[in-house]
Amino acid sequence: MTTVYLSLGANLGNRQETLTDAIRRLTKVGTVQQVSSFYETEPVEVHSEQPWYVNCIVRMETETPAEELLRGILELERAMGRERTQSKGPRTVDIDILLFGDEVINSADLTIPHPAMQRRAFVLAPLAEIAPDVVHPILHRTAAQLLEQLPADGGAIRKLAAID
Ligand code: PH2
Ligand code: MG
Ligand code: MG
Repeated sequence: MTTVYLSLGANLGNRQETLTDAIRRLTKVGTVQQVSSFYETEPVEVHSEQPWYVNCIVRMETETPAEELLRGILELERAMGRERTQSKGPRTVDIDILLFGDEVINSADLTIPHPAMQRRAFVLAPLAEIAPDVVHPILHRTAAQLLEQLPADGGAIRKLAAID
């Protein structure tokens, strides 16, 4: 059994409803254990003007190997209407594997830990909220430490009130 951290994001349509739907669908690929608050976040590293995102982090347990988990996630994104027209373009839903246990993976279609996670406030704030002590297996820093060290250009974020 492996503990996995996923980053979910949406910046088209009803963003919160989309993330809630994605979290429900994720129960098909693993056991969802914890979900962070939702954050409204400034787009970072993008090449065009685009709407702010809603982002959150999910902790999941799974027996599925990483490559197979990735295939399940891509299929879920497609089923939810994600269209890939431009790299880092606006999207209905994006689900990225941040950490897969303490594995380091560099294959043709999968890089784990996610190579940009340490630069992104929209990842580190919700990750540190639910897993402050989880350790980055290459940088050997906890999520809380990475958040503290985050450069000032990590992007503006604001926590959204809980919805029920
Ligand atoms: N995803 C990206 C690029 N930039 N910015 C924010 N705020 N949230 C995202 O989910 C995001 C982004 C590429 O996947
Ligand atoms: Mg992404
Ligand atoms: Mg992605």
